[in-house]
Order: sequence, then C-alpha cells, then structure tokens
Amino acid sequence: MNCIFCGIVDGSVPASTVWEDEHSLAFLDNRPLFAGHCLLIPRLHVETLADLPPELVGPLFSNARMLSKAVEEALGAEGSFVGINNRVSQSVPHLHVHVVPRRKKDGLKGFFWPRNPYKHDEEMEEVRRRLRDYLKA
Ligand code: DGP
Repeated sequence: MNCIFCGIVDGSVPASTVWEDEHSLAFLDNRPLFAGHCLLIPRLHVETLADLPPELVGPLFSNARMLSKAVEEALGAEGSFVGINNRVSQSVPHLHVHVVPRRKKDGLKGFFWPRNPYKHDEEMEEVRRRLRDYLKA
C-alpha cells in the first residue's frame, strides 16, 4: 500500500510535525487554508472515521480537542474549524482531522457550503425517520 500519510507516520515522508503520541500525530498541512492548519491522523491506516476502531476514537478526539485549543492560544486565533472529509472531497485516503485556526472575516465565511433547505416539513420528517430507524437497529 502506498499511502503518503503512512509515509509520514513511518518517517519516510518528511512533515512538519507538531504533536505525536502512541496513537496519532499532527503535522502542518502543506496546502494550508491559513498558517497553522494542522492535520491530525491516527497511526493506524484507516480510510474514514467510520473505519476507526472504537477504542481509538477517544484518543484521537482528545488530541483534536487539544489541537483546537493550541491553534487558538498559540497562534492568537479567535476560533477554529475542526472537520473531516469521508471519501467525498477526501484527497488522501487515510483518515485526517483538519484543525484550522479561524479569525473573524478570514474569508471562510459560509465555508463554501451550499445550503439546501428541506422543501417541506414532511421531507424533513422522512429524513429524520430514516436516520432514527437506522440508529435504533
Ligand atoms: P482533504 O482534502 O480533506 O483530503 O485534505 C487533504 C489535505 O492533505 C490537503 O489539505 C493537503 C494535505 N496534504 C496532502 N499531501 C500532503 C503531504 O504530503 N504533506 C502534508 N503536510 N500535507 C499533505
């Protein structure tokens, strides 16, 4: 398997690492939205959040929490964006959490998300029902 982020984990691909522990590491994104944009990855190669073994969710997200505080406090940001692309818009198929420092009026207003309102209440209720039924099963 030829995974660029596994290469960062094993040291064969250079990266500007800012944090590492037993389960994960974080490094500066090489195409940052803003200076300080970090990627947090599990050492284990999994593609998406749903593939992450449950016992690694806590350790990974504790570090996401820590990094969100770090980009704000160490870099003087006013806030942060924390996000994951799962398959769609995911250019590297190794789970990575974006942790991005944010400032008011930094240009990410709306974060390029088109908004698609429900056509009517019944459509919203049908979507809710499908999700609730899946989650109950
Ligand atoms: P996404 O679009 O969610 O798949 O984000 C992937 C990010 O990974 C993108 O912002 C650029 C970054 N990236 C890709 N290859 C490398 C690399 O070799 N080194 C570093 N530091 N970042 C990378």
